[in-house]
Amino acid sequence: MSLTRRDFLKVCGGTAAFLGFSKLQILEALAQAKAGNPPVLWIQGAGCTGCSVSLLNAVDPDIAKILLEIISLKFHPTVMASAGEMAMAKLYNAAETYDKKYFLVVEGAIPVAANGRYCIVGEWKKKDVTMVDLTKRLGQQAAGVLAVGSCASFGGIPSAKPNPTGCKPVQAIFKDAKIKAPVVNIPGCPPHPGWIVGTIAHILTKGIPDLDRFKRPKLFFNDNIHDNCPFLKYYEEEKFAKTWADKEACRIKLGCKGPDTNSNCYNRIWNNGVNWCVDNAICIGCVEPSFPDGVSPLYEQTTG
Ligand code: FSX
Ligand code: SF4
Ligand code: SF4
Repeated sequence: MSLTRRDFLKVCGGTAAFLGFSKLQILEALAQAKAGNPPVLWIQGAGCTGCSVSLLNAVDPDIAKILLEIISLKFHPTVMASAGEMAMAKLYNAAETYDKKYFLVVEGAIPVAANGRYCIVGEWKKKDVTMVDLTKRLGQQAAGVLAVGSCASFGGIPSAKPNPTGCKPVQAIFKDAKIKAPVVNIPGCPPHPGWIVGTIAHILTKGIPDLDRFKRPKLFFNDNIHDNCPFLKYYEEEKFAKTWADKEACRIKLGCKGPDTNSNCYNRIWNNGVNWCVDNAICIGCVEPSFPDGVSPLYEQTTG
């Protein structure tokens, strides 16, 4: 295993204590992964692929180490080379081989209108495979399910009104189909790569992390953005930005949803530690179940 602890912390964008991990536990995660990487099947429904891009693009130093050494990615519709029935055969074989042992990652919401035909994700024995059928089939055999992104977690943008395709989140599909596999939601549109990798590392070392009432890991979604925002002093002084160029002012009158949003973006920081939404724009509340209908209009004051 060549991923150092320093690399891992860069990936996670924080300190070990901040993540709730000791050095020993991180090394333990890596050692466990080396001994037998947990197989991961990643499927995608109605979304923009931003969740995959966030994970693949923003991780430094080496996403290949995460995907090939920490987890064993058996299927991913965006990055894998195989296609068509060959790809579907690999997917179904992996599910049988690792029955009740693999983790299923679901990215994107799941359209159920018109018998799911708005989202055909493959073909098997000359028949279309819908996202809703694939989610149910693979969900039943999974050891656990990570709903990655706000679309998979809560419905997100694809389920915004009037939702003509009948998009639903993973939890709703499982409830309807009485599927019992545990679900962890990692929302964000897209989610921070550190939230995804940090959750996987926690599952490897200590099992499923403590979750809040929306099934989000408390490690990353426990703190209110507004209460911890570096711009809070301006809010308290009632210095409010009127334009994007007003840098020394609170952004609430431009539409910032920080008071209604819980995540650690304010100190995790995005883009490998370069900046975060509120530095240059606003928080649009992308990790909350109410996103996007409940936080619209995005660029008008709706809170505070
Ligand atoms: Fe959703 Fe993923 Fe937003 Fe996009 O596909 S969480 S639309 S960033 O990327 O599901
Ligand atoms: Fe920061 Fe937004 Fe709260 Fe203002 S409203 S202090 S910009 S989180
Ligand atoms: Fe989402 Fe707000 Fe975090 Fe930006 S700051 S990623 S909008 S929760």
